[in-house]
Amino acid sequence: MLGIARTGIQVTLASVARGNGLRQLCSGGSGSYKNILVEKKGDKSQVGFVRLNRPKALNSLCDDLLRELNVAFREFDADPSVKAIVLTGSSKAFAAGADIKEMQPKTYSTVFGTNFINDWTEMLRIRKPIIAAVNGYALGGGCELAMMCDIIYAGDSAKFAQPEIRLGTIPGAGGTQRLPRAVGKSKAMEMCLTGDMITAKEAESAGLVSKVVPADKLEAAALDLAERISRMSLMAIYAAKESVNAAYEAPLSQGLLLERRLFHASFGTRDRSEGMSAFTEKRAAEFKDE
Ligand code: CO8
Repeated sequence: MLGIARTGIQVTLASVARGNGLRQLCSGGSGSYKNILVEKKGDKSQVGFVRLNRPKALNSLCDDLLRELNVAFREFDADPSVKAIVLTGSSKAFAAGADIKEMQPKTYSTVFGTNFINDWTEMLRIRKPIIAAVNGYALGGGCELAMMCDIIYAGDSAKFAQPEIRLGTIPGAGGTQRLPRAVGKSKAMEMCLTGDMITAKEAESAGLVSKVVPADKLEAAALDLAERISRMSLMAIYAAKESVNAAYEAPLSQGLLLERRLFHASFGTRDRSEGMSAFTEKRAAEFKDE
């Protein structure tokens, strides 16, 4: 295992070639990722593409996988050529939850003492948009992981659930908080109290998912979305993500003020000037992320 997530060892993207060739990144020279596959995709290689890759355990989220995921996200966030990230799994499972076998022997003092799963919040500091492309199961921590992303696209066979109650516990990575904000209290309560799965279509009509596509078209659809976002100015992408996220954290008055100030600040960017000039001159804007 990498064992580098919080050791401060520099991780390099040098091993990622331009183009669509799949690479398993070497991290800190200590070896490849074991639980994820990472590459750059899209015409201009502007999309960071991460695939959860623990097929034998249906992509259940063990500690090592989460450490690797945090490293990969941080690398893409720091890479100026990448402007959006897609996170996906396999056709059978986006992620079937936290690794139950790894959790089973833990005690209260272990999980409290080590602040178990606190590492999950690291991905909330990623400034570039993360699109979850969900095929198959997104259960427990898998559903929570998808909800920590910025946009969720689902294949038509995807299934979402918070089944922790069937294990005698409750969601621990945001399920009881983000799910009600996405689907409303009644449906979230029903899901958390029964562990029942909902289909992709139900998830879309409840507001958890923004688009459902045929399962075999999911990755292309998520990639297309990421590429369309990547054509925008990175300055505006950062501002839009930060402002929309404030809607979940701040009172309306503060969220509106942040939005106004970020809007004002965009007038200090070269790309805002270019975008409006391009409109008036009836040509395509050429953003430089400045
Ligand atoms: N953890 C560990 N192993 C798993 C998990 C899991 N969550 N899910 C599946 N696997 C393993 C199975 O044990 C099996 O392994 P093996 O072949 O060695 O027996 C393999 O994956 C294939 O699974 P199944 O044979 O069960 O496949 P099926 O197609 O029959 O069933 C299901 C698929 C319905 C997805 C079923 O595997 C299942 O119910 N899985 C558990 C789902 C679940 O309860 N998830 C919630 C886990 S708790 C949680 O996420 C808490 C989050 C708290 C914060 C996050 C902390 C990191």
